[in-house]
Amino acid sequence: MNHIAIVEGDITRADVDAIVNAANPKMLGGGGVDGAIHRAAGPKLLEVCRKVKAVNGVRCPYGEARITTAGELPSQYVIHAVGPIYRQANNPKELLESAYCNSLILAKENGCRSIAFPAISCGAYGYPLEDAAHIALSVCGRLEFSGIQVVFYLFGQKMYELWCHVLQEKL
Ligand code: AR6
Repeated sequence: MNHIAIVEGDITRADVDAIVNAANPKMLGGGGVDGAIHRAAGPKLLEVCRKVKAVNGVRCPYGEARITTAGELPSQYVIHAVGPIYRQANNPKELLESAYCNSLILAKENGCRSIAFPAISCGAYGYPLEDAAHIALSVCGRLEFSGIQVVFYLFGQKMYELWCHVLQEKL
């Protein structure tokens, strides 16, 4: 697990190859970390998101991920991952696992050596925080992803401490 780091702070500042956005299925921006990423990236990010193939307005179903260029962000790519809405999904755990897993697969396929994640589904989508930390750190800790440097950007001291605690438990 020594390829995983945890920091407290704003993910738009991350110096990595790919920044992961906690997006919604339409992939045209929103609140929370999605809003912050679109503000920092500027209108070019929305432009490339619009070009992603949509089926009935859905560009990225729950549990999946899509990759685009990153507008004005320092990273090369934004990976838009859509976690589950905790109270609406039948299988929130599987969907959260696959949102992380699909993001890491896309990063690998595109030659990324480093990736920054926010706490997907832990804001508006209401995932219980400790469960979400276990899932995120388990998926990123899989041997198949040990070649990618993973940095979690958490908002607030409480979230930061919780994720550090869960990571310690896994070591
Ligand atoms: N850097 C790092 N983490 C952040 C930042 C930031 N700049 N801003 C917020 N967070 P959320 P979700 C934290 O709600 O639950 C959007 O409207 C935040 O404190 O952004 O997956 C989308 O468009 C929380 O811990 O994402 C979707 O509609 C975590 O990021 C919906 O919200 C995720 O909170 C997705 O909901």
